[in-house]
Amino acid sequence: AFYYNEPSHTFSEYLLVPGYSSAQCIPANASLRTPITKFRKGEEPAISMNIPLVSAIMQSVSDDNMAIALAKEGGISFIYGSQTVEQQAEMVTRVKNYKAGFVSSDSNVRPDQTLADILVLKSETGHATVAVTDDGTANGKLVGIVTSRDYRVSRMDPATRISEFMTPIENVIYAKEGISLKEANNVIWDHKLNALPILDNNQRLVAFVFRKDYDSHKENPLELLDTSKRYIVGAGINTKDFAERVPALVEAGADILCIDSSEGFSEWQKLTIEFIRKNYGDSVKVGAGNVVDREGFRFLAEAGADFVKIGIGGGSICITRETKGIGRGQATAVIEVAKARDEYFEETGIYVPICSDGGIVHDYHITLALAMGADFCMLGRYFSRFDESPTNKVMVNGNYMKEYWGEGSARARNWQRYDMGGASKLSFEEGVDSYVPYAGSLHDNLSITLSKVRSTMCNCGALSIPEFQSNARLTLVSSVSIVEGGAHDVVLKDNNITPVK
Ligand code: MZP
Repeated sequence: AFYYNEPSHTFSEYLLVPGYSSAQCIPANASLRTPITKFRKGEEPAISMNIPLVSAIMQSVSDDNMAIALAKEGGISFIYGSQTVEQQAEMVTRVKNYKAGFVSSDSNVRPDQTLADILVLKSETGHATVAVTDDGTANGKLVGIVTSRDYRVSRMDPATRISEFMTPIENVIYAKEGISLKEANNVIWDHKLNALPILDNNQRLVAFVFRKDYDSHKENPLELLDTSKRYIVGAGINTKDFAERVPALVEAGADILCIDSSEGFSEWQKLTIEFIRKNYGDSVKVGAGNVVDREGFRFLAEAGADFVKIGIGGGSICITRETKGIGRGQATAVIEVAKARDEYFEETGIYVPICSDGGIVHDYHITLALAMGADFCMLGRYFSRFDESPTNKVMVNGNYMKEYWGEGSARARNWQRYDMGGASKLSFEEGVDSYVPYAGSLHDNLSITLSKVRSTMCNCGALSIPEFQSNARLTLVSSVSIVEGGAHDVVLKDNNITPVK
């Protein structure tokens, strides 16, 4: 047998050592944009995300409702595959058909006006631009600009021009300091779309948002409306029924697929990717995994995976390590695979993004995973706690909880995820059925999590994920200094105690 000399470590055993932060290094300037599909040196990935988070391929996490909520925030859900092909494809279709009914306009756009009316109206009044925010209010994030037909973007950036016309002014400040227009567009547009229809609450067309470089003379955006696709959505597949599942998901409009397996260093994954490449070339994007070492990464990268997922046995609901005795500390696995990814990039000029899957307990674990080289993280427990997850909210011992169960539990019975060939049922359980504390809305929680990530990046002097990955300095911590990291040697206040006068 081969013995590793070092023990494998998990996130809680590491800390980041802060570095120099310049005056420009403030959270509002920090970008969390990250690639999800492989790309060649000097080229752009086909799909990127504005935040480095995806939701787990699990019954108790990622349905169409979660996918819409997360896509609004700039992340991607992978709709679970442990359901019939038809049910999963329907969920994908619902996400793609979802129409965001928001518009924020500085003028008198009426719901009954047509696109042509709006463009002419804008042109006549000389108001060349209208800001569109993600929630339709002045405090929402700027997600696009509606331009008049004769508006020449080349003359003036609409985000600048809008400051002259828009009230209240918050939209513009947000656009300038928070996200660029280009980044914002990617939140809600997939790479195939050129114009985004904006509907009112009655689902009537009130405007289109164009890409900055969009030439409305060349194509009529109205024609794009039967074909228009918006929120980016992913879907899980397995290595058993891919010949039926993949075509149905592609037909439904899934933007990216991921082979969902507890252990992905296998010929089954190669065969699945081969099927996709043979039938769809590179047009269908597919991630693979899970692996925990250099060899596993290289195998999947060479097989043609668009991204590679890391993690065995670290998931909160996972008992694989106890049941089968396989796995590796998540931090060690991410560090080794990140090194393999960089080595592969050096050799081939192809950057294959990697995803740290499972085991995120504290928000700072996400930051550590990114610092260690992960391009994005997949989370199950985290998202399962929110209103948007598909499971029941229940009261347990006086506290609100949400149900959360593993794909390898008897409840999910996702045998395809665990099968090593031969069986067509779950032979033994590798996951549990559990509760997690209910945490409220995805939006509220995510904004806190992401502001922590941005803030730590700034402590380490980094304004982007690639910069963070190359500059971060990490230290292993002793068990004694872990104790020092929490509140210690004080008696925590209990709010129910009344002070003695
Ligand atoms: P976590 O975010 O809850 O810690 O982990 C979620 C991850 O655990 C999933 O993305 C998946 O890789 C893994 N998972 C899902 N079901 C099981 C199981 O039943 C499991 N064992 O390990």
